[in-house]
Amino acid sequence: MSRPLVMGILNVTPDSFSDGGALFSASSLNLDALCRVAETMVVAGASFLDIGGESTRPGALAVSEQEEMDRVLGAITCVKSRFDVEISLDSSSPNVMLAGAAAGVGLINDVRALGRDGAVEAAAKTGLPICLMHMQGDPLTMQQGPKYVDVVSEVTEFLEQRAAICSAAGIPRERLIFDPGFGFGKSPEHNFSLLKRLPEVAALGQPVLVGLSRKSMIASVIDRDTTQRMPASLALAVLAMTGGAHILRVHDVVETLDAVAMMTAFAEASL
Ligand code: 9MG
Repeated sequence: MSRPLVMGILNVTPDSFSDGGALFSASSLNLDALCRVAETMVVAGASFLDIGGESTRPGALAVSEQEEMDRVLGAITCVKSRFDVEISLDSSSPNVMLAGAAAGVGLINDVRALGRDGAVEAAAKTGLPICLMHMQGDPLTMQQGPKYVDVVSEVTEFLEQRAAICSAAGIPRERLIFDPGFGFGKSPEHNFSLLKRLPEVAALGQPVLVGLSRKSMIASVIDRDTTQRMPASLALAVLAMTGGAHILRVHDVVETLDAVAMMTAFAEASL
């Protein structure tokens, strides 16, 4: 994967942090709106669409498994019936993972790195690639004074520990993607340090996924609300590519793919 792949974000939650409720009307999922956004991403060249039904923004409350299941299965079925694109399922719930796999998703993206009871076993059963993400704490409290001695070594050690647990459960390393979890129990300094030292995460040898799009580390530098963070998100995407990221999880697929094209042309130019 020398050219980074782009993963478009499709939050099917009424309360996500940056596009909160954009795909909801009268508190139910608007499948036409979902398909319009999905189509723009697919036509632009997104390699995956990441569908999630539980908000993981700081302070988010958990939803019931049934609620999450209803949200994501409707969206997966709808997107799969209309577009030829790989679907990534953003979920930490074992039963949602199993149902998503039966509905045809190609990747599981778990911000809790299969930490919920039964998640490792469920993920093993699906036979799918899994993205393991690092998070300190849980979404409700994770931004209340996160602390590390050395954020990068703590993140890399955690990812290796989770990979060992996966391996013991029959999930081979070849199926694992690592994600340092920007914004998940990290201060702006922790996030910038992780970005600067991303090559150390890439050196673990797994494909690296990063989610920097519209994150609050941007607002720690420039005063922009979430809808105004696209240019800064592109700058962070370029820095992540330079640091060895393989998959960019983003809201702005068209613009990110333009940045990827420029980086690729630069990398391939002769001296
Ligand atoms: C669901 N979700 C929100 N932010 C994310 C990030 O940075 N990485 C991954 N893997 N998933 C995320």
